[in-house]
Amino acid sequence: MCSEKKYPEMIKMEVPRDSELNKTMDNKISKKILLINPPSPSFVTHKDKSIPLSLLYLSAILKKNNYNVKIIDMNNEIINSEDGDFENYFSGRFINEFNSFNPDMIGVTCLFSGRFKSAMNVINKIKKISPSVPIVLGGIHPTIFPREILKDYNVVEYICLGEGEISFPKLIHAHFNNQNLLKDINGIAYRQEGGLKLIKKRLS
Ligand code: B12
Repeated sequence: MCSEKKYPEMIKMEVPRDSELNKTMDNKISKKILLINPPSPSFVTHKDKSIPLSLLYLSAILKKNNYNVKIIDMNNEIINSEDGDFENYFSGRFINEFNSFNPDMIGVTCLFSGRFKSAMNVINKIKKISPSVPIVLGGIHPTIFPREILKDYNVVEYICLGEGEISFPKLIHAHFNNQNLLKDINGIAYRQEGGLKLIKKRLS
């Protein structure tokens, strides 16, 4: 168990602010960020439900930065990503929750490669109901294949490379306030106007 006494630096962790970002960060308007854990495919056992740690960590740091956050953990909600249960869930409960939260940006996690197809299925469906909402994809698989994903899936606007606690709040801020700041954020990949596209890597 992590105690404040034992790990004071973790409990008090703040997002370090770059001087350029710092100028505008305090003026931000609170945005609504929906975080999604996509369902596992049927070849993965569903008996061992697991907590989406990535989204919990990201949620904590986003809330600390005054963002309004909602997590939808599809993996623990439904049976699997390929059958009618998913279709029913998506067109019913998911759409209701989505519409009532009305997110400004969506973060999707992809813990392992076997969940990538399912993540893209969810993202494609979301883009059909809300084409302009920006999608950020993170996790092990997108960290390994950022170029390929940005090239092949234009429904994904941003990829988080490695850990997202520092880069994600900066990315959100830059996206909504000043996209020139994107190039100064380590650990993200996105498309630049007019061409290809990887941007910066920070894998620590
Ligand atoms: C713990 C763990 C598990 C746990 C569950 C973890 C959980 N709570 O969800 C258990 C034991 C259940 C598990 C099972 C499996 N695992 Co596992 N697991 C891990 C391990 C050791 C750590 C993952 C973790 O929780 N990290 C902590 C969280 C906080 O980090 P994170 O998820 O990476 O998220 C951070 C960043 O990636 C990023 N990020 C992630 N998502 C997003 C989204 C956005 C929007 C943004 C901005 C950023 C972002 O920010 C987060 C915070 O810094 C990793 C190895 C590793 N060192 O990463 C393997 C690993 C992820 N597992 C792996 C595999 C293959 C599996 C299984 C498929 C194994 C199997 N055959 O059954 C299953 C599938 C689970 C399922 N049922 O869906 C592989 C994936 C490789 C791949 N390319 O596919 C890994 C990398 C191990 C390996 N080296 O092979 N696993």
